[in-house]
Parts: sequence; structure tokens; C-alpha cells
Amino acid sequence: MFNRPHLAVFVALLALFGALLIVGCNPDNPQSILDAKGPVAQRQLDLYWIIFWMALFVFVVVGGGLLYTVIRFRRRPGQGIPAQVHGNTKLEIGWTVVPAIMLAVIAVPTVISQFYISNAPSGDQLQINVTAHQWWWEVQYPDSGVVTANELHVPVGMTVSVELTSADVLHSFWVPKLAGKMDIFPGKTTSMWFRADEVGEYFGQCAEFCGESHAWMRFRVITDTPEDFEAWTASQLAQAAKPATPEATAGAGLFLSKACIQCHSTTPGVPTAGFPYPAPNLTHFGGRTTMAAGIMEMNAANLREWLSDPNEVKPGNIMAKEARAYTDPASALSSDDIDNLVAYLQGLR
Ligand code: HEC
Ligand SMILES: [Cu+2]
Repeated sequence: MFNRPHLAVFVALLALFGALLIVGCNPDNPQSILDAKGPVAQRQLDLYWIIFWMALFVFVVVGGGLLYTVIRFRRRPGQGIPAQVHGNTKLEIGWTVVPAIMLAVIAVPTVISQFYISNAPSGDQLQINVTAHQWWWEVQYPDSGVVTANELHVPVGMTVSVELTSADVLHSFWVPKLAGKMDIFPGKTTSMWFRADEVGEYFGQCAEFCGESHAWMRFRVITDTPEDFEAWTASQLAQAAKPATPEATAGAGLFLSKACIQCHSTTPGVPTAGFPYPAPNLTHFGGRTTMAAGIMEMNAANLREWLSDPNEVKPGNIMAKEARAYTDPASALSSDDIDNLVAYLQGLR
């Protein structure tokens, strides 16, 4: 099939492609599973390595055997038909028993881990209820009454028990460094738990294709010291800050007159104004570090971009499709309107 120069090019390309794939394994990558930062992710990573080494062993033995056979027993000029063999009991027993043992070695830790992962340890727990929406995350803390979106704060070292449901289609909750994926269904609740061992910020991502902007359905888990978490909780329960500048005051007026308030709640503890569509609670929006479901850093320029053309940032999203400011030319936002809304929204802390 290949002559020698072609083969060399093919092998070189394959090696290059492999190298590119392996770059994705860098544990510094914010969504790498190879850098577990909590016990659930660690268990899953341990399993991953057991299976990885087994698979590598199989690959080397089978691939090596194949390569050896192909080279050693290749057809040589002048050779007749080789001896015809049929069956080899020793080999057949070998390749039945060895995989059976390997599967057992994988099965035992898998089952033990499965029990560990599906039962949150008893003791102090933080309960969080997450509702997935196309393409953002509603987050409720039933014990304190906090409601927020797209950024979960949790105390470091505490078991966090998460209940998940969906307002529309299938989604999947995934924070690679803290815990593996959990599917989310409309009309049904699934649950999982995790614990973060270090203070930090962890990337999350919807991991079940859920429509046009699925790839932009991200979130953050921010782990705080217990004191910081308490302070955060208290700040979330407080009313939003009053507009502090003339621009922000004008923005607050626009928020009502441009009907933003139809979907977005600015009242602590109220998940969404909800009419006609659910949308992120914005009471303390300005205090978040990211926006539009974790896809952009929170700053005036990005907020301006979002408000100018949400469909450009996140194709197909409900706000771009349904908010009067984007569907009705008579309600369109002027450049000044956007500046004022940015001032108002950034002041919501
Ligand atoms: C039809 C309902 C609806 C209306 C009306 C609406 N929005 Fe939204 N808005 C949404 C939805 C849904 C999202 C989440 C989009 C996403 O991330 O996929 C959103 C997201 C946002 C965000 C980012 C929130 C976050 O947590 O990152 C801001 C800021 C925002 N809207 C401001 C406004 C402003 C200002 C107006 C009025 C001009 C407005 N919205 C009108 C539905 C609406
Ligand atoms: Cu998705």
C-alpha cells in the first residue's frame, strides 16, 4: 500500500497528531481530570490510572505480538504455502484467563469507588440545588436561602451535596477537578457530592450536548475559607446596592423600562422573575468574577459586548431571541443606554 517515503510521512504525521493530543493532558489545563483537587475526583482518577496502565499493557502485548508476527512471518520470495495450523489450547486458555483476571482487578476497585462516590459522607454538609437551563445554571442554597447563577461558592473542606434538575433539556454537571459528570434530566432529580481540598477557583462545564450554545454553558466553583463563605452568604442575602452614580441610576430606570425585569430578578432569594422566561438572578451580579455562564471575565467591556449583541456572544440564547430590547426596534438600546446599564449592573454587589 505504502512505498517507503510515503510510510515515513504517514508515521511522522501520526506522531505529530499524537503529540497534539497529548498536549491536552497537561494537568495545568483548568478542565484537566489529571489534577484532582478533592476526594471524589481523586477516586475517579485512581480508577483512571488503573485502567490506563492495564490498557497500555494490552496495547503493548497485542500490538507488539502483531508487529512481531507480521515481520517475522512475512512472506519471503520463493516460499511456498506455510504450514496450516488449527487451534492452540494453551494460547486460548491464556488469552481467556489473563483478560478475566484483568477485568476482575478493574471491577473490584470500580465497585468500591462507585459506592463511595454515590453516598456522601455523613456529618456536616452543604446542600446546593442546581437547575440547568439552556445555557446557564441556576443555583440555590436551600438552608440559607441564597440564590445565584453560574458561580457556586462553597466552603473548602466541606462535603457539598448537589441536587440537579433541568428546566428544559438534558444537561450534565461537570467540574473536572472536583468530580466527574452527573447527568441532568427535566422532571427528575439526580444528585452527587464533592469536596474541595484547596481554596481556589474550579472550572465547570455542561457535558451533555444541549443545543446551539452548549459549549458556552460553563460555570465556576469558588471555594472559600469558612469565614469568607459566611461573609459571601451574608452579602448574597442582603438587598442589592443602591445605584451610586447618575449613570447607574439611569441604568436602573432602563432595567425597568426596557423590560429586563420581566426575566431577571434583582431580589435576593428569588430565583428568577420568570416571566416569560427564567433568567439569572442579577441581585449581586457585579460581584461575580465571570458572566454569561462563565464564558467571559466580568468587566465593563465584556458586559458592553454582551448587552450590545447577546446573540453574537452566545448564539441562540433566549435573551437575544426574546428580550424586547433585541426583538423590537422601538425598544432597542442606544449606546448611552448600554453605558448606563453597564454602570447599573456592575454596581449590583
Ligand atoms: C426574555 C428573558 C430576558 C430578558 C427580557 C432579558 N434577559 Fe438577560 N438573560 C436572559 C437569559 C436566559 C440569560 C442567560 C443567558 C445565557 O447565559 O445563556 C441572560 C443573561 C443576562 C446577563 C448575564 C447574567 C450572568 O449571570 O452572567 C445579563 C447581565 C443580562 N442578561 C442583562 C439583561 C438586561 C440588561 C436586559 C434588559 C435590556 C435583559 N437582560 C433582558 C434572559 C433575559
Ligand atoms: Cu450542554
